[in-house]
Amino acid sequence: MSREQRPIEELTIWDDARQMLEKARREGIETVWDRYQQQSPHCSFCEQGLTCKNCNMGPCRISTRKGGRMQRGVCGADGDVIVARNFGRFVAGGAAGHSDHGRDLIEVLEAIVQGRTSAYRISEEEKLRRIAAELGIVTQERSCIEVAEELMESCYQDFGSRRKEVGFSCRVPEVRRERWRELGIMPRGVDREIAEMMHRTHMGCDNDAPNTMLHAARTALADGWAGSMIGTELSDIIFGVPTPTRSKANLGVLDRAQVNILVHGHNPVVSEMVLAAAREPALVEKARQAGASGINVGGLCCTGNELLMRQGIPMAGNHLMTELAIVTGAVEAVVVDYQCIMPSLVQVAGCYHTRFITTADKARFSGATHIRFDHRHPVEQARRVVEIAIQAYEERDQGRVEIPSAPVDITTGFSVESLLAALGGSLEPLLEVVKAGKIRGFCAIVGCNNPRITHDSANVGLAKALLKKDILVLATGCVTTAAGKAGLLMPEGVSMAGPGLAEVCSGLGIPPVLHMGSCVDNARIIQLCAAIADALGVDISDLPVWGASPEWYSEKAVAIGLYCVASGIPVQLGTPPHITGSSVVTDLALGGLEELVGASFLVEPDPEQAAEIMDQRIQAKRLALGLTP
Ligand code: XCC
Ligand code: SF4
Repeated sequence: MSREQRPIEELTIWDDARQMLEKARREGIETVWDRYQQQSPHCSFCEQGLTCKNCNMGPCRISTRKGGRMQRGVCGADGDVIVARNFGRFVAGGAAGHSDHGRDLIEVLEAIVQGRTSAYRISEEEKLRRIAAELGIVTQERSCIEVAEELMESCYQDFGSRRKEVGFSCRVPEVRRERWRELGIMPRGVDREIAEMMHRTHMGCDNDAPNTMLHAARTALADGWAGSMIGTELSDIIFGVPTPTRSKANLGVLDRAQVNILVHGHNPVVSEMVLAAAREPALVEKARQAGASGINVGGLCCTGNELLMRQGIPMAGNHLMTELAIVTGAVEAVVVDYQCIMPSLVQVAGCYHTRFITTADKARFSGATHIRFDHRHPVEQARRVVEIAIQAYEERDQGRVEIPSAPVDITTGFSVESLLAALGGSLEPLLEVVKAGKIRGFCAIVGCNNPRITHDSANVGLAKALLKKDILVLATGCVTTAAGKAGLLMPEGVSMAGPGLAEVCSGLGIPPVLHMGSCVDNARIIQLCAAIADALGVDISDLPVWGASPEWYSEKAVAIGLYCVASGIPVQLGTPPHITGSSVVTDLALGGLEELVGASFLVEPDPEQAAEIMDQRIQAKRLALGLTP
């Protein structure tokens, strides 16, 4: 079936993307938007969550009503049960992604402790000791390695079945912990909750939709307060705590004169090594001999965020820019670890001289060059990657190179630690401006792009609408590049903020949107919320805060959304998950959770409309705290 291609202006708001989409069309290269169109309209049963393939009596697909009666699957499962089971597995997939990433960091720490690596080391001993002490580990009169060993053991235990409560639940206000215990959703162990979700959703187990939803919340909490949080904290200990830094964003960060290497995926364990190799004088010299002026490492998606936060590398783009980055014809190598890497990148790279290099055995791509990274030889492996890129440069067809637009400036590096430092060491100044109504509330805008929505229109639209209402925005994941390209990650961005927020940000010299990292780094945001709630002596659900994911696509984004909601932070989504086939599940997500955990989801695609609703909620919460609305 052939369909008219949609006008490029409808696909994305950015000039760099539009220019590359035109080039892709000229050169006959298929993109995610083309395939989205081929797949539309989507199966309506699947869209509503009403298909089940969980056993071989099926697959079943059911209409909620047939002749007035609810249709059932072969086993007898009704629509509510099927939707809840599908949603539960969706959340488990997301929690597994973040948490397995976290586990990879524990394994690096283990290699350090056991002396099996010289490439990785503990670069933040202060943070190591602080985190260990928080988890109840004795740190006095013990060596750094002894403390690290016990921290590693403690983190591994958070993945197992022996604990009643994961370690970092100590950061959660006691009232909320009590609520989790009462509801039976206190996360016990990451792998345990994920495995239990798979068990519950096997035919003939959990056939009560609300009960399955509660376990979905528990699984998500295990992600937020264990898997992701471990990922973030150990990454800081090994690679450094981010501090405010300047960098650049958009496809203009690619350099016609240099060997361009893009790191893509999520885990800094690989990308940090690639960056280090690219900075080695011997390899830079090799690049020069090949005719380039140097080696340029740029970031895509979340591993880009990790390196941007800690090393200040420039960001070439977010999720929907990954194919288009290759279409510039200026990329020698795309080096990936795992998650959010479109399989199509292998084909797009194949249309150019671009080498597509995979590094993780758990994320191999047919047709890619595989260089397996391990803890013992990552430096050598990273050098091989860079050498391959240099060779590719010699094959680059300069006639096909088109690098759009000049890059824009951005600021990054707002970890909880650097935020506190900027505030003079305590949360007090922040609480003061919140109480005074200069900052009326906070919203973390997180997550992805999705070809259902004009690329970055909602990410940027929502940020701008909230800033006008004096709501400070925190950004992670693929929202980062969107906010950066819109000029919101620079102090000058305050011209787009309301008067109170503009005054505070100008005083501190910070942008109105603060970049807090990758998607696992949403753990920084829930930690900050918990600390603010503790400082005010209230529950997290009492705070004038929101989460939002206007253009989400991934299982991980839903896991994040659900752990925020279960932690008491309401969350806006631009599109609903596949749950609309069940009124029980939908009503719970959009309202019923409120009674249980003090927060729920809002599905509102229009950014202005969403900001309005979010603002009303913030007003109500401020009033309840005895503040001006
Ligand atoms: Fe993936 Fe993390 Fe979403 Fe971007 S924001 S599309 S999940 S890379 Ni994490
Ligand atoms: Fe059908 Fe039930 Fe099997 Fe699902 S578990 S495929 S609803 S018979």
